[in-house]
Amino acid sequence: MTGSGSVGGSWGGLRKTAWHTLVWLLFATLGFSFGYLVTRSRRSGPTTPDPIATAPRAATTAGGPTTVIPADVVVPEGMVLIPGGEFTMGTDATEAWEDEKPSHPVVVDPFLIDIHEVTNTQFARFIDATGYQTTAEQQPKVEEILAQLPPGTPPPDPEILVPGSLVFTPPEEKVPLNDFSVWWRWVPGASWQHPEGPDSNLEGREQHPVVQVSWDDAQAYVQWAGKRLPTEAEWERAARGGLQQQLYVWGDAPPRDREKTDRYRANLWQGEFPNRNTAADGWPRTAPVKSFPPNDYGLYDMAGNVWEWCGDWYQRDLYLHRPRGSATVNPLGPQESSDPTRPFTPQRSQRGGSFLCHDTYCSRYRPSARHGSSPDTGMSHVGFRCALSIATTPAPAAQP
Ligand SMILES: [Ca+2]
Ligand SMILES: [Ca+2]
Repeated sequence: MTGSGSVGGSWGGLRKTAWHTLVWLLFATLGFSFGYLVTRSRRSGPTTPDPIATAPRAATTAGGPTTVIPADVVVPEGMVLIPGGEFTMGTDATEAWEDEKPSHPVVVDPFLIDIHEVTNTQFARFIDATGYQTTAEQQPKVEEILAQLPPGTPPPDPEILVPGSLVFTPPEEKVPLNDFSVWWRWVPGASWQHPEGPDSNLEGREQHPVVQVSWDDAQAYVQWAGKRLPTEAEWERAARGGLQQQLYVWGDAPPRDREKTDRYRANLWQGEFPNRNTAADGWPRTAPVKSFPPNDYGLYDMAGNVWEWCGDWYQRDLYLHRPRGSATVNPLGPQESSDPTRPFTPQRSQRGGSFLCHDTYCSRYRPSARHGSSPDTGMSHVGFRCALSIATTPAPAAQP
């Protein structure tokens, strides 16, 4: 199933197809987002957020790392101030994927960021206050799906189009790692309140990060909170915690502390992915925020637990277009997404990896690691955290 022709016939056969296969077909074969709101999200909001264009420009020193900490900044509860300045974004490390290369200098202004991922309790307050309905809770619309499929594609049977989301469902045996549809399953009724489906709930998970939220949902939350999503550059600046080109957010040491072998530095996967999860770190799925040590900026779970949406469009070869001899200042990401492996799917960036990360499959809990996903997609290992620009106070008018 590597070409769109395999789906081009009718939807009749798909009615008998397992949901995860249907999703895989839509997702991987057609390059089609298995939600349907891409068109709507493109129509309803700016394609490239411009949240920090007017932020104060930090003074920097050319040629090396700098740190700029503005005075008199009021830091809201639950956030920390990340100093502005220049840092090396991306990496040339052998562990890196191509979209992390090459490393290059970037300058960001000082900004604020949440110390932890948005929790279920926090997200519930937003829902209570607004009545917002997340993407996963909405009924798919046939006309919007057809608008993104090749002309002439017969309409899907409405009975297969029900609200739901993608849930990690481990196979019982070892499987090849080149087909993620084996361990991702479309589950009708899965949503932020029912992360693994209708039979699951949030009891005991009040302080876990919210999951099953699309980029559109995250945008709605941050706007309600008077905040915004971080840019990729800000997220990486924050994740590195002031360290320069270290492999992980805590340094170069491996995730498992050799001095204390029962101690792990992040909520990742132990065992054999994706069929055997020993949860040696204590958590087979999400963990309560702040369960693992923070980085040097006081930020929790910048590696693992859940992936975190950023504001930027995802462009796979983005760094190839950036200068290496001079710093890119406050990058907001590309104007539109670009990924040859998913040519028909607009994607927003995610950072930080998740509880599913295992070095045999995905070491993307490193601070330079990147990932793209369609903005209408929620999954059981994706959440977000908020950022905030530093308010500028206009200079007082001259007294007469
Ligand atoms: Ca774990
Ligand atoms: Ca995280």
